[in-house]
Amino acid sequence: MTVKIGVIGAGMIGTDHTRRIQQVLTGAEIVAISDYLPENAEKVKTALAPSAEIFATGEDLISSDMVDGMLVCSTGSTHEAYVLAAIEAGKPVFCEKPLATTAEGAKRIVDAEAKGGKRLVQVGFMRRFDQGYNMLKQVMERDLGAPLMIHAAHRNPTVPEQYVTPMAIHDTFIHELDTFRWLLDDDFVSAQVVFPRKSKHAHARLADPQIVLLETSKGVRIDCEIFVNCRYGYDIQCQIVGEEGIANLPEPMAITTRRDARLSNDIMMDWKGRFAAAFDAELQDFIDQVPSGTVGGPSAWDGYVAAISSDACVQAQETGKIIEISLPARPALYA
Ligand code: ISE
Repeated sequence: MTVKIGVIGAGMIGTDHTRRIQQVLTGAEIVAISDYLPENAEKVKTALAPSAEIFATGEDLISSDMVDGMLVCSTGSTHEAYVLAAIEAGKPVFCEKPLATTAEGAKRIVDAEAKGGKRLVQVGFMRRFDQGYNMLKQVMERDLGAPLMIHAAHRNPTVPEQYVTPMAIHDTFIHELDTFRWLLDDDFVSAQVVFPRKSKHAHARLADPQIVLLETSKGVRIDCEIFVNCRYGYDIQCQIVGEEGIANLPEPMAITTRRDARLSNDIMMDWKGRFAAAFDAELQDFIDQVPSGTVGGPSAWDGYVAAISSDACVQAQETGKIIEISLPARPALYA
């Protein structure tokens, strides 16, 4: 069976996911596209999915019989309505982060899905599908004893002018929040943000770098640097310190060159390349599950917890205080 997928949002990530489904992955095809700018949808259709139908709205696409499942890749503020419509239609939906722009919005999705009693929502936290992170988790669970601390860093070479201080949390650190929870199988109880001296490369409305300090319910302490104008590359670091030893996230594969009295290798500049295989794997996982009528992977609950935790981090940025994080009871569907 070829799974018929619709894409809502034909921007950068929607285009990239369309390419994946049309050219890299197996078992699915893009049959429908919608974008609030019809010319974007036309462009993607022409370049990647000539037989796809263009829909005027995401809602029309979701309710069409042509579509077995969909990818929500539109701007973040529209995610909640599309995901709720997909749940209402009883169709599996892959939603790029954020699941919703507010914790209340993410809760509405959790409530709707839990009411229906089956998992229909997969959130695009692709790092759970990254080979390096999976190796790190395996080694941690096998060799490190109890994890005690994590030292991590999330560095982007540059960000555009419209990227402002809270986006370091909502847009960037949200991946780390989900990754730490998944690695440790633990939730956060508090967050604090401290600001080192500001880089001269940071825009006026952006404090950069930042350090987020988290504490988990089992007492693990996490420090993570977010530095989005680091210039030299896209660099994700994660070191877990356990009772019996230490393990590091592997560096992405790169050729080492010896030349002109230098030993060197390239550093990637772009997150799309750094996590390309993880993006492939998460979408293949979604496609493979659509025929069963339910999905796995990062859940709406994970998206909701990420939203609660990132709101706490933004409050910590704003107040300079340690902010407590408490979670509501987890519905049985996400046990
Ligand atoms: C971007 O939206 C991502 O999702 C990337 O993974 C992250 O590194 C980047 O900072 C975000 O802007």
